[in-house]
Amino acid sequence: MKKLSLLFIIAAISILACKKNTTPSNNNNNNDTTYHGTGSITKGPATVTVSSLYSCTGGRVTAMGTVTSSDGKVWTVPADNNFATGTKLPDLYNECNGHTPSNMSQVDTASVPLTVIDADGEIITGYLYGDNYYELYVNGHLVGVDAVPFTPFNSSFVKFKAKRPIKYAIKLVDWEENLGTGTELNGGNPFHAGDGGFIAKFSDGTVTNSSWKAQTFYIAPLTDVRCVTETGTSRISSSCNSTITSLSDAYALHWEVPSNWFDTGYNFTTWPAASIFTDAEVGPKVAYTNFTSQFSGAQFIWSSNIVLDNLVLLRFTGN
Ligand SMILES: [Ca+2]
Ligand SMILES: [Ca+2]
Ligand SMILES: [Ca+2]
Repeated sequence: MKKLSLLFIIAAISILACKKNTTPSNNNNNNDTTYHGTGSITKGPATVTVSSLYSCTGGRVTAMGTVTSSDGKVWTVPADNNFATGTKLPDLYNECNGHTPSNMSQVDTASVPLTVIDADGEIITGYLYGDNYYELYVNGHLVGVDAVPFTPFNSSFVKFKAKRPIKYAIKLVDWEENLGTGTELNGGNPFHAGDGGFIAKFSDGTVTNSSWKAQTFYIAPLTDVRCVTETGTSRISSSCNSTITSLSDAYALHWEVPSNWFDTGYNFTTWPAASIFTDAEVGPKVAYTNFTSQFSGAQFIWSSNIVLDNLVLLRFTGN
């Protein structure tokens, strides 16, 4: 009798465990073909609105476009940005205009202009490198934009006057060739998903690391948008398949960027923590590797998916 009860209990536990294991890890059950997430869905390529935002010998065509989601919203891809009108961040390394120092001793930092954010602040300097595009806001003001939106890979040296604690807000874009689909020609694959990565170090003691917050607003390419799950504010695409065989079959998810996301008072505390990536994962080019000691202590960051998340906003408050 005792043995039978024990067997019964074991059987019951096994059935419960099985049930738990078959619960889908996404927001849909196995027979549900509907997307239940908070993103807006687009399918296929965007309409080109800017055929050449910037050009440089050897660089990729840098275009922009718009695409309409199934809920009727119009999205700018790869992202809304201030490249056309924003002050270009000073070059640390930029082969498009011949700034190609092999190390820091060849960089004239004294001639770099000072951007005054707070007249009664202190002078802060910083180094930035990103794949592919970044915009830097400090204490609610746009300091400047990446001088090269797509390729070749460049880096910036910035000098600004601002009051502590410095409130950093950085827009990151993994630019794309096939607008609206998050893809580019890479390694012979015309629909390669591409990847991102960003690193920065500032003289107020701030370095990029997992203490930063990172939220994604554009995920592509997707073969099935239901692979993206949401936990709290996290938009997780780690179980998604990025292999597409035609642009018309490429799906994307979009979320609206809050208009005040870079303001000093914007509450970003509920955003997910930034994810850390190794140099080997990011594969930084000479615009970074010539200056590794200037970036020492900083880590490459992005949202949780460095391949599929193409528009990522960062926030961090320094000391
Ligand atoms: Ca760039
Ligand atoms: Ca990408
Ligand atoms: Ca990229």
